[in-house]
Order: sequence, then C-alpha cells, then structure tokens
Amino acid sequence: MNKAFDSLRVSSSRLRADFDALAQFGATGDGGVHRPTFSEAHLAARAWLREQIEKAGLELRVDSAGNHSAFLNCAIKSPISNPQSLTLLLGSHLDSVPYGGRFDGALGVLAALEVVRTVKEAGVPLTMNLEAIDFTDEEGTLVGFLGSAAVAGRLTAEHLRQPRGGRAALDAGMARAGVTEQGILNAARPARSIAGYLELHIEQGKRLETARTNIGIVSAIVGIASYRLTFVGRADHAGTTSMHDRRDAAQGASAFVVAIRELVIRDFPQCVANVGNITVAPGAFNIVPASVVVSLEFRAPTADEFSRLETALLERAKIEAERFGLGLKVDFLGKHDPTPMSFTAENAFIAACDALRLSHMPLVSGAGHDGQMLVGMCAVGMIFVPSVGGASHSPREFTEWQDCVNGANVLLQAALQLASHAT
Ligand code: HGY
Ligand code: MN
Ligand code: MN
Repeated sequence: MNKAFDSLRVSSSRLRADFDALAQFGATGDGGVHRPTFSEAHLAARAWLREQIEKAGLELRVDSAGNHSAFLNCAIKSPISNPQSLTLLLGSHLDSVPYGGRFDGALGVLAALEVVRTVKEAGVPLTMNLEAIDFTDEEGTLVGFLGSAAVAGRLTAEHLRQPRGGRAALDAGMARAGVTEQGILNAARPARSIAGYLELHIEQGKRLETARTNIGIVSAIVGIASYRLTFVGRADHAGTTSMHDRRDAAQGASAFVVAIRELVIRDFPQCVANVGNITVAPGAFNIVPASVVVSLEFRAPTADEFSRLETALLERAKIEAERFGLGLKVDFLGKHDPTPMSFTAENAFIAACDALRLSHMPLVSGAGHDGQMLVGMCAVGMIFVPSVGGASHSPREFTEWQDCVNGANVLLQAALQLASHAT
C-alpha cells in the first residue's frame, strides 16, 4: 500500500457536478436516461466527456472502436522499466439501455475520470499509467460489449454479421459515429499493454441493501447468451378458421414464454431467462399469426449450468412449436461465458475497503459487464455499490450519493495499490 497516499480521496463535489451534468444527456424527465449506443444523446454525452478530459489536462484518446479515454502518463520512467509502461484501465460505459437509469455505467466512467484527475493533481508516482475509459456499446443495443471485446481482440467479422440489435442498426450507428467495421476489428491492444481493469458499478440488485453492506466485491460475472427464436405458423382468417385448424404462431411462442419461467425456477434456481421482445407478424386483429419472433436471453453463474440451461430452453422451444404444429427457426446471436474475477484485484479492493473502514461482501454479478471481455488479457476486478430497492434498467434506478463516493474512493485506493511502488 502506498502509505503516502492512503489518505487521498476523490472530490465528491466535482464528481457530483459531472454526474448531474451527464444525466442531462438523454434525460427522460423521470430520473432516467435514454442513451442507446451512437444515438444523438450518446454522441452528445461523449462530446461532453471529451471536453471534461481536456479541461482536466488529461490526454484524450479515441480508438477505432469509438472507445473514449482519459490517459495519464504517470508511470515513473526508469532505465530498467519497459519503455512501453503498462496501463491500468479504470472505466465502464456511457451508453444506456432504452429508457434506463442514470447510474448504470455512467457512475463507473465518471468515478474513473475523477480517480485519474485526483492522481494527476496529487502527483502520485506510479509504476504504470492510468486510463479512464468509456467502452462503446456495453449494453448491446447494437452488439454488446462491443468496445471492450474490440480492445481484447475478441471480435471477428462474424460477430458483426448478425448482431443482436440487427445489422442495419449497427451500420446506421457506425455511420453516425464515424466508426467502421474494419476500425472496430483493428482496435485490439497488445496483450501485454494492459496491467489490469477495475470497474465501479451499481449492483443492480438488492443484496447489498438487504445486507446493509457498503461495497460488493465481485467474485464472478454470469455467462450470457442471446437467441432469436421464430415460431412459424400459417396466416388464416381469424373469423372463419376453426380453433382446431389453426397453426397459430402466437400460441406456440406464448406457451414457450410461460413454460421457461417454470423450468428455470424449478431446475435452474441460480439462473435467469428473459424474453425482452415478442414480434407478431403480420400483426393484424383479424389474421391468425403467421410468425412470432421471440428474443431470448439467459444467464448462468457456472459453465455447467450455462450449457444445461441452453439445452433445456432450446428443447422447450421445440416441444411447444410441435405442440401447435409450428416450425421453429433458431438464430444464435452471441454468448459470453461465466467469468471469474482476478484475486489480485479482489485483494486490492478488500484492502481499500478495510483502509476506508467500509463493510464489504463477495457477490456474483447477475449483470454482464465489460470486464468479462478483458479476462485472460489482464487482471480484472469489479466493485458494486448498493442500488436502492435493487432497481436498474429503469428510471427508478437510484444509488445514495455517499455510496457513490464510497465506491469512487475504493476505486482510487485500489488503483493506487495496484499501480504504485510499495513504499
Ligand atoms: O445486461 C446486462 O447485464 C448489462 O447491464 N449490460
Ligand atoms: Mn452497466
Ligand atoms: Mn446495464
């Protein structure tokens, strides 16, 4: 622990001013924000971030995947140190889900910026550089973890061919942002250039609130998979076709949606499955539905549950389709495996919480995060701060300001530990 700087703290007022200013971009008037990737609001928020980075006297970097960074070249240069000093990444994402909350991602990016500003002002001698980063499209309104997967070199053209937000939306978004497919694929960083990635995020659940604990130290992040299932029936006249003669795609799709809740609660109690969108075609009152597209996402904390759950859900879709005489088209849209966090990062967070006299507990993250993409490339760690009532991905999302500041100070002290000489 760098004794000389263990009393260093972030500026709560400056962080608050940034947070309130950022929340205006895409504000929905009910405390939430609508800032999907590469929307006008998202692009305006990034323009605002660029201004803050330059105002802070930090080096602005925007890579070819659109990731925005505030870089602080603070590593002590010594004859023996690697001329390409390592960098410790701190960050999250400014994009939001449609009509989501103002804390998800935003708190992590602003806390990271505030940590780098604080270290710069204090002139802390570190063994590595610091970089606060805003990753592109964490939420997957276009692809999902797009910027972090690009940095980690995990993306191929195949990932971008049929993304979960649709290729047309990706093309339109890239055009608005001035990003190209080739640029995204070229954004990979050298494996040995990043020493670690630390992220502060709201919990988006109620375990910390229930346990009355200040900080959650993430031990692992769930695996997430997305499929588009199309139940294929036959259009018929809704008034003259008997109920027995129909091949009603809505029947099969609805039976599937209801059945998977039962299946997950009974057989996969640590997992979740979600149908976030159902599209009926042709979609008229008086036509028996010819097809229904169901967007399926499911999550599991371990590889074994993840694979068994995938098999069980797809099997269930087949059964319900057959029950109603329907065809079934299964489109795989992407998968991120369950990911353990690094002990080095966890220990740094524990020491920082203890030094700050903040209570902490280990948590598995039921939400996906950019850190999943960077595991394998560097040490990855996350902390959570309490979400009031567990609300998130909703304008109801809220975290008490003191909890936000606690999280930012834990991030600061953990970063100092991981990036400084032992003195
Ligand atoms: O969907 C998630 O888990 C995250 O909020 N992107
Ligand atoms: Mn998030
Ligand atoms: Mn989110």
